Amino acid sequence: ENTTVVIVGAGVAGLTLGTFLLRGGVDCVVLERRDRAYVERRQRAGVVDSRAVRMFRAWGLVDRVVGGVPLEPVLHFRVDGEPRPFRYATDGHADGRLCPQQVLVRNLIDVFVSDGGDLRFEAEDVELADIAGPRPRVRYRDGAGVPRTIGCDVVAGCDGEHGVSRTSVPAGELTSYSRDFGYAWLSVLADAPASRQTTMAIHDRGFASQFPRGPGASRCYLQCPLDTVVEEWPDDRVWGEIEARFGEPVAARGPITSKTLVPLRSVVHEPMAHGRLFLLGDAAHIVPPTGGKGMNLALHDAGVLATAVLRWLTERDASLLEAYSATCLRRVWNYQAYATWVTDLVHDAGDASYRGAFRRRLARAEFARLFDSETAGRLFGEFLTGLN
Ligand code: RFL
Repeated sequence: ENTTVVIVGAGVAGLTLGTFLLRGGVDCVVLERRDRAYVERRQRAGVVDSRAVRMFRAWGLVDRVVGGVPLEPVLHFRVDGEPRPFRYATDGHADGRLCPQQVLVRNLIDVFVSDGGDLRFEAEDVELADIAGPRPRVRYRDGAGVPRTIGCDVVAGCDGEHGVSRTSVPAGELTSYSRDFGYAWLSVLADAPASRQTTMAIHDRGFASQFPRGPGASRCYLQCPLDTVVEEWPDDRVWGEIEARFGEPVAARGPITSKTLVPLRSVVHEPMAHGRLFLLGDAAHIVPPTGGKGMNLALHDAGVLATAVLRWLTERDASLLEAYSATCLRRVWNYQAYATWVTDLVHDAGDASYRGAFRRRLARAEFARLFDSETAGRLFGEFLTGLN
């Protein structure tokens, strides 16, 4: 069996790339390890930034793909329990959407499949071969356990942090850069509405936040030590701690349906390509969730690769494909810097046990600067919209 592009992984990166390639008339096959119901239910990010919305618009897909509601250009900070809302400049580009990741994924699957895309769920034991040469092969076992092989020109590794694509690159060809922040977030999903689009607490007890995930549900994060365990956090303690850090009651306490620990860290693997294999999204980079940019960087990679593949196939011009890694890494590192800054800002400015009083005072000064300097506020707005 042959195709032009094999896409490994049907997350936001893989599905967006597949949908764009299909629009451009490029044959592709998407291989996903999980079943459709699992992929469509996986809850993670909540914001599609302005840049990504405009990208979908440019591909003629915004109405079919991006759901949710418009994002208000304001972050509702609470500092030591007092409201400090930060309204940011969007320079007329307030296109961001409060769109849960699973809504985006569901819409992308619908569009890809109804436009005739080849999406194969429950593809097991995916293996990449000959990625350094002109004709890679991808082997897997289909849903019935039958071994299959697909020959292709390009492999897109969109299989997330723990996928097979990156680990198929020979040892020594990639360099990994990483940083651990030294604390975790307890991440909970609750059947309880949020009182506003964002609430982010900067507090001596540590960072806390709450964001809506659809009409009746919300995601909350609580900064906690790396060695905490979920069993130490019964529902009452979670809600009590959120309210203590917010300095106000939540809109409603509801059943908590999921609790996980997310250690905050940054990772970049360079380069984001090896031969005919290209790495996208979490397969290539992880940002701490504070900046809300993980999904948006994955979407950016997909747009860059789709454009590069189309240019190569239609004009026999490989220059964009050769520049893929460098183009994406420029943005990835800019957003790693942003995510590090905003993570330090909201954690060091609160939790007194972390990094000491000097860093804490610096963070308070940086926070005040957002309100006092139009220039500083504007830069923050550029990152929030993704338009720099
Ligand atoms: P995904 O979405 O993980 O998709 C990878 C897909 O590959 C499949 N797969 C395989 N398929 C075939 N063979 C294999 N061997 C395979 N191994 C894996 C998987 O089943 C899956 O379907 O990666 P992608 O597309 O790169 O997208 C990245 C984003 O999902 C990720 O960056 C964000 O979710 C990060 N993130 C957030 N990003 C934001 O922009 N804003 C947020 O508010 C935000 N909150 C979050 C987050 C991530 C979180 N987690 C995962 C810790 C909150 C949380 C809790």
